Amino acid sequence: MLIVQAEPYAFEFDPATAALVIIDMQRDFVYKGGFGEALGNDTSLLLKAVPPTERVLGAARAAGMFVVHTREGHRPDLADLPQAKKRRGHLKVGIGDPGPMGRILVRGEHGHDIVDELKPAPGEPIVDKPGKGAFYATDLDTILRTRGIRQLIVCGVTTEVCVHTTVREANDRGYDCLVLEDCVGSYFPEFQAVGIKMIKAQGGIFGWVSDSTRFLEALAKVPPARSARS
Ligand code: C5J
Repeated sequence: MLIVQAEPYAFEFDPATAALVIIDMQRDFVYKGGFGEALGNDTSLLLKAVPPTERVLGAARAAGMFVVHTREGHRPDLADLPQAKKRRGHLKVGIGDPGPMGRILVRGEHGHDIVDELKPAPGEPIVDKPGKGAFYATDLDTILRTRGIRQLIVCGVTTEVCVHTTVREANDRGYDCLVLEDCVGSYFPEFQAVGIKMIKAQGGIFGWVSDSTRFLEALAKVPPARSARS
């Protein structure tokens, strides 16, 4: 077992039964010139989570950990896009419409795909999700259980929306979640702060919070030759 210093207390995990889950690090949310920016958001607040996540991803791969990526988006025919979601916000340019990086949040479009820095490697499942939570209307739970995964190390965007929803869903399904604070991001600094606080409140009501530095320190204890898969 490895131990990560975390709040509200240390998080113990076995890299063989823990997965790194990277939520919605998509161009349209994270890069300048995408949907997120078109909505008036400062994307640099999300982009700053990418370098630490890249370091965590590299270390997780080196330790042989299971890695899963998610993307929020819809079928090109929008048959899985609830009208309520489409209508919300009265946006001039919303989901399914042509946007700066292709049709917004539509699978197969440039903006829908994962940022270059965190490109999934062959064999790492990509879970396409129509909702905010990564368990809703997806096969994520089956993928994790098939692999014997019990604990999730969570990175991604946005903290108070898809990260929170996924962590809450995971918690209800019996997974332990460790959220790495510098590897998650919000367009709203106050939501980032309170979103992180909420996870670890009340003895860890939804999970644990740490950061990339402390996680990498723990993972460095895995002997280089050892792979969680071997
Ligand atoms: C949002 C997400 N914020 N991935 N999506 O709409 O958090």
